[in-house]
Amino acid sequence: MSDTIAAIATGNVMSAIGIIRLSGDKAIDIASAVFSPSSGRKLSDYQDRTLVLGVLHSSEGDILDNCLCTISRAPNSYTGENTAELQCHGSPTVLRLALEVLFANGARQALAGEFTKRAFLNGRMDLTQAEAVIDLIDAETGEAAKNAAGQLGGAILRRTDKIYNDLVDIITHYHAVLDYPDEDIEEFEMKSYTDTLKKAREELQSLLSTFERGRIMKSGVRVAIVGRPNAGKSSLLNALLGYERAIVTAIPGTTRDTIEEFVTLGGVKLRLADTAGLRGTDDPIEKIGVDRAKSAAEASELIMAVFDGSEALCSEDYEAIETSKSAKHRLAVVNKRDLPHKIDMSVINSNFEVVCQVSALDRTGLDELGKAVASFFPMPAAPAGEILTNSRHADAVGRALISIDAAVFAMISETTPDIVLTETENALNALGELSGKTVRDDITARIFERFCVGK
Ligand SMILES: Nc1nc2c(ncn2[C@@H]2O[C@H](COP(=O)(O)OP(=O)(O)OP(=O)(O)O)[C@@H](O)[C@H]2O)c(=O)[nH]1
Ligand SMILES: [Mg+2]
Repeated sequence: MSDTIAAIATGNVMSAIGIIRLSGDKAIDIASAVFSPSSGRKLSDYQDRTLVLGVLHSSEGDILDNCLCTISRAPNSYTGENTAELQCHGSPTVLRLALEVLFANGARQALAGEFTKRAFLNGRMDLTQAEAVIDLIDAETGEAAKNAAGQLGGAILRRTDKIYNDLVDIITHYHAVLDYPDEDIEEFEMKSYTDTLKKAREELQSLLSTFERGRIMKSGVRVAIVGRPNAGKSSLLNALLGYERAIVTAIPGTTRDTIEEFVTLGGVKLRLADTAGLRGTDDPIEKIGVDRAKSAAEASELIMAVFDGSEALCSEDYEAIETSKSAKHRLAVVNKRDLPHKIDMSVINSNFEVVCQVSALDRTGLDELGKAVASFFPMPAAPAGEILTNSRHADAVGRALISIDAAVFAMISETTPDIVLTETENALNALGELSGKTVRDDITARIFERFCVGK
């Protein structure tokens, strides 16, 4: 028995269509009580997933909307339960009234992620698929959306399921060995088990190696824009964002504090920090700003050092060159290409492997800048969905790897079988956490709390 939950699945904004979902034992009964098909037939007479035209009415019989309704019976639905979906007109008021009438007929408000949690608990999807639902909704780049869609289709499970089953075989065998200590493990069996574990290790290592890029897909690359005052750092941030986020003036030292914004450039999600212009100053506020600029630079994986192409290089530009050396990736952005050039490009070219000429004012050269950024963060040659983006998954795969290593070592060095068994079981549990087979309830609860209501 499951109680029946209801929620608005679309946003709380005026739109053409707004959807309300219902799931639980009484979902179809409750929908039937509030929705009357125009055909005069009963809603429950319709086949699953048929769109039925009709009216939604209040308990007093007032018409709330002319809308569509569709039902799916357990277990063939998203949640695995009886479900109904009302496609109303997208007025927040209509949707609120519709929800109230559903509550009056026995449904209750769904909690955040409760539909997907039920889908997981009813075996309709594993935990990686459920998590992919949030990733898909949150995806900010095309690559992130494609990967999340692949994970929703069970890509991670397909990669790890075979390993999981192999580990189960080994564990079963070692249990037998421990129960009947007189039976030796045949040498060929031993060889086949070590081979299986070594293959599992390779497979998991290749999966884990995708996480560096996957993490970027989800959280973005930390990027600092540094340079001398007036080089056009804030103008560049604004140009990349497409709106005037930071104050821009012709007065050097305009930006004092660091300003962080997410932006997608060259298909890569960036956590971009505009910083105070680097220069020696007696102004105590600006001094703090310059210190913050240096800290932002140190914390960044990529530094964009901005130069004013219409001016000759000065000592502050050399400071920017030095500051940029702390980053793993760095590129020079020679700005103001709309003005006559005075900068000595040989200095820039000899200090930076990647140089882009742009005009933040005219917003030109930004595509080339995007291509340069993309070249620093190539996508792994893995099919969509097989890039790990979630630190929970990476952590579980990492622990499985450590345990498999220990199990292989124990096998090769012919230590007691119970060590092989324990380590293989640890690896199995870690992999089980991925799919949710062995994950703790409080962790599952936390995962679903991150969802929006209605999903
Ligand atoms: N012609 C031209 N002017 C630009 C360009 N980019 C910025 N500027 C001008 O340069 C001046 C300084 O721009 P900002 O973006 O404030 O420079 P900044 O590097 O953030 O300066 P601070 O915050 O003082 O460190 C402003 O007058 C901008 O309009 C450009 O591409 N071409
Ligand atoms: Mg600025």
